Amino acid sequence: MTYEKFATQIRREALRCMNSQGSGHVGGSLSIADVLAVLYTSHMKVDPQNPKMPDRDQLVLSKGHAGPALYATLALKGFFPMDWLDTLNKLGTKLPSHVNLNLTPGVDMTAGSLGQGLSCACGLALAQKAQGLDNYVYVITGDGELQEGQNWEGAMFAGAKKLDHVIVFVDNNKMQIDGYTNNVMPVENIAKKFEAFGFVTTCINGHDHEAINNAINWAKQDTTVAPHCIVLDTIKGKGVSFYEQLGPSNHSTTVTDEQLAKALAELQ
Ligand SMILES: Cc1ncc(C[n+]2csc(CCOP(=O)(O)OP(=O)(O)O)c2C)c(N)n1
Ligand SMILES: [Mg+2]
Repeated sequence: MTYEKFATQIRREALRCMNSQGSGHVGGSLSIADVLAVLYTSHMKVDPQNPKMPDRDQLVLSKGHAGPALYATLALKGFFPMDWLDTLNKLGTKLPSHVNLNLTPGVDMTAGSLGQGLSCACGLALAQKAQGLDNYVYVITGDGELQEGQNWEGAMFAGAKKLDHVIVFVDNNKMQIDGYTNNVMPVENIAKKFEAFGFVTTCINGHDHEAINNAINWAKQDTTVAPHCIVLDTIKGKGVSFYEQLGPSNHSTTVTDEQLAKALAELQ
């Protein structure tokens, strides 16, 4: 399947998933569909039949509220049946709105309390190194999430320990829960901030599949012994015109049957 097709499928299934509860974190789920499509097509060394495979690559979805996008991806890859997507947040579900490693096959870290994912990834990467494994730990964090101080403690640690198998993506959609990130508290110069902590960085269009693929290949092949950070310039709500137009109000919003039908008509 092409990246384009897979990303569209992820958006469609993520919206269906949120429609099952009538609402969800639409904007931040749609903005990461492209990086998930590239990661799970070309990079993640995982086995849907053996989700806890010890030498797998791991993904920490630090912006854990975007669970529906990851669930759609994992279901499409065969980690669990597609009909689980109809159970978002329902009593007894294996798909809570915020990701939980104890409930969902293929979810490597629990998240939802923002700011913790990079620190968790440092621990995972350190443990893998100690076992002589050379797999990768990917992190997806939000731009608003970077307002949490713990990120920078994690970044300092990753830089100091030269965790060269940590690759951080920043989903820089310029919005958070309360509005535009710059109006709440600017986090600008994201790449320079990570560089100051010892990361090697690049900034790309977060919806350009080839650019994402090239950036990941570059991060893996770069001989600098350091963690890498790929800042993704993204659009919150990407792919569905009326959600994009909502702006920051698309953070957590309704997905009614009518909205779903309109969105699916656009996502072909
Ligand atoms: C520690 C913590 N504080 C506050 C929240 C509430 N919250 C949920 S999402 C969000 C905004 C996150 O913005 P961003 O990281 O940019 O996410 P995205 O735009 O990708 O949805 C906030 C403040 C939280 N989940 N955790
Ligand atoms: Mg954001």
